[in-house]
Amino acid sequence: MVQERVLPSFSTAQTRLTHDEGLTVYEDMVLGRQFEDKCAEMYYRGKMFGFVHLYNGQEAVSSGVIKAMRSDDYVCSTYRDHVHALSSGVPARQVMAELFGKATGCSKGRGGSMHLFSAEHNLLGGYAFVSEGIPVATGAAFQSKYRRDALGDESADQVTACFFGDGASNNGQFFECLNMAALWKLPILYVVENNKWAIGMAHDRATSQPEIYKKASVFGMAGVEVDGMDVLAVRAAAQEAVARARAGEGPTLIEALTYRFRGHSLADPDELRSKAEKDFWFARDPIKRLANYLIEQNLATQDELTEIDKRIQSLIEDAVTFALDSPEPDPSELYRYVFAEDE
Ligand SMILES: Cc1ncc(C[n+]2csc(CCOP(=O)(O)OP(=O)(O)O)c2C)c(N)n1
Ligand SMILES: [Mg+2]
Repeated sequence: MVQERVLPSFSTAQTRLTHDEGLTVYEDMVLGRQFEDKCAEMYYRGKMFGFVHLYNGQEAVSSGVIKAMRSDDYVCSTYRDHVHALSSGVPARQVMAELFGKATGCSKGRGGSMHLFSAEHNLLGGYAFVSEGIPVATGAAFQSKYRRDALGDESADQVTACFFGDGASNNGQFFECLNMAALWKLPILYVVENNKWAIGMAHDRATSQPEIYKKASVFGMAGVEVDGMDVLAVRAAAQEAVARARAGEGPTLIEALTYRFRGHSLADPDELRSKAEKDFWFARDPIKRLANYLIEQNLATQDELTEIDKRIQSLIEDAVTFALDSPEPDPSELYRYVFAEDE
């Protein structure tokens, strides 16, 4: 018998989606899923190296939050960063090329899977150290606030979304940053993707208070728990948190209850999690659930969804071809990009 902490029902959330919004969110989730499946294939074919952490199963969190933000808002990720980058608008070509270590990658082939970065898309980076992005994101939120309040720059109303895992929420940087963010009312969303596991450490064995969103209350911060397999519920929570942040009313801690459908990384045989647990979560596949919802609500037809699936498939094939055909970084440029260059 699997004891799962899930919210009572698949919320068809309070937010009504338009046809276009529904398809945008659906397309983003399908892009994330298909991109990751292609990564697994390319990794096992020896096209990419090092650790590769896939996001399958968690798509509702990335799409629900990032698609509720503006394109000039900031996003900060972890080593599980491919889909956050895609939702932020980094082209699939650039992400795939980065994973292949090519010069055309979004980090110029210097970063690889865990260090995706794009100044153009305000993607503050993927970070290999657990919790490493939390202070970076907090700093980004501080600069928006400082430019607006101290320097009088009215255009500095950007919000930052900081994604990290349940494991990261036991790290000191989480507590230090939540304290500062609440104290200074920073425009930030701390989004914990609680997928129940930190590699092979079960969340409930690693923390004294498994309900992470409750940790916000001691800082006087808003904390919400949301079904992370329900993109509409995530989107509704994100919209509220973004509005709060943009209005100068401070940060929100969003705990999204989710699950990764694959092992921790592609090097993980994934033998610790029980079949019953996996089956329980596979049945809540966020993409199938959104597809059913869109059709039931007459927001989309099956043909429209199939057309999107096919379009994304060719987009990913194109990304692979682009990555394969791209040049390696030139060895003479080994030290380039260590320091920022003038544009
Ligand atoms: C500071 C630090 N300690 C340990 C590790 C090794 N490590 C890599 S991923 C990971 C688990 C993190 O789990 P979680 O934050 O829940 O994120 P998830 O992988 O589930 O997305 C650990 C311990 C690390 N990368 N950085
Ligand atoms: Mg985790």
